[in-house]
Amino acid sequence: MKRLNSQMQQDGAPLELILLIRTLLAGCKEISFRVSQGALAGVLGSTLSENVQGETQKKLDVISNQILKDILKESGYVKAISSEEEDDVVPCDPEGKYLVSFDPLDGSSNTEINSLIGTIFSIAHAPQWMEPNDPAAFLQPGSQMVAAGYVLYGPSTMLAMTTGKGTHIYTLDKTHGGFLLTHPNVQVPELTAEFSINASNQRHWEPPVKQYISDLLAGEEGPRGKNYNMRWVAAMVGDVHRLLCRGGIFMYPYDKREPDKPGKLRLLYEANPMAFLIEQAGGLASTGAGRIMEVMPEEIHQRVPVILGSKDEVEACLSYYD
Ligand code: AFP
Repeated sequence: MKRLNSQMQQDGAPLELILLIRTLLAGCKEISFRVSQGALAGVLGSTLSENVQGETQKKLDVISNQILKDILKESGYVKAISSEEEDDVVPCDPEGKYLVSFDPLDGSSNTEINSLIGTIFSIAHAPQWMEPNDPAAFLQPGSQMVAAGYVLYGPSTMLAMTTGKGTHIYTLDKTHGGFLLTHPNVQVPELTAEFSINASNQRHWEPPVKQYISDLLAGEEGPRGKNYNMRWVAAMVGDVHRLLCRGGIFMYPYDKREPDKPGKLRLLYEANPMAFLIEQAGGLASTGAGRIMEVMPEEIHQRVPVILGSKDEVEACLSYYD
């Protein structure tokens, strides 16, 4: 089976980007090990602190963030980091060529139930003019990303990644510690009958989303003329992995719970990297008003509504917004 390195070379990734990704993944392998130790290593449960989003941090959020931060800061490839678990940009090497944004442990509430969690990352060029502690450099649309991906800590540890030449999925071979290409050039299946949304928020949704979901629920007798199934992992990594494997639609739309917040998911380290993976696999990723990867960020922890997955199903959903 092909190794990660040769696939990245074949896709034309520059050497320094390859080395940066390998460094980042070394951190993810350590997270994978820590996660698998669970209660044996005393890493489950919450800390007493909150992150900038006002969410209580799990111990594994803090550990994973520290692992990635330490390894990337030392690497020499990274000028600055933005993370879900850091209030501000973390300055790294002034000579570093790249900016890395990450959610160190997406879906961390799933650690309590030994369910799916993962690390999501995106990589962009660091502008030459930037000072390493300048958040303005991160305010680039997702279309500027040079690589993005996630590592899913499930029954197998898997990496889905794109450097702009298709989306490939790799599986960590724990016998020798390398990621092997198990699913080259994945395509989001077009035929789908699965949707993914937190239905407990239904009363807060806007009319187009209410109508779209109600039509899916109407099944064969409804306007869509077929029966749908629903899945919700409560970790975007798990839901997006399912989309890449067997299609469907995932939505975290705008809702009226906190009217001043445009959604729950964060643009830089959740929506953008997932949009890049999905688009490179032939799917679509939208906010409901336009392409996610064209949103111009105004701040590093910006939130956006997210609708992504199989092309036809996302288009069907977007038609309700018209
Ligand atoms: P955490 O990383 O704080 O657990 O949040 C996960 C997440 O950002 C995303 O991965 C899920 O799709 C979504 O939140 C789940 O949200 P609900 O709490 O509405 O299920």
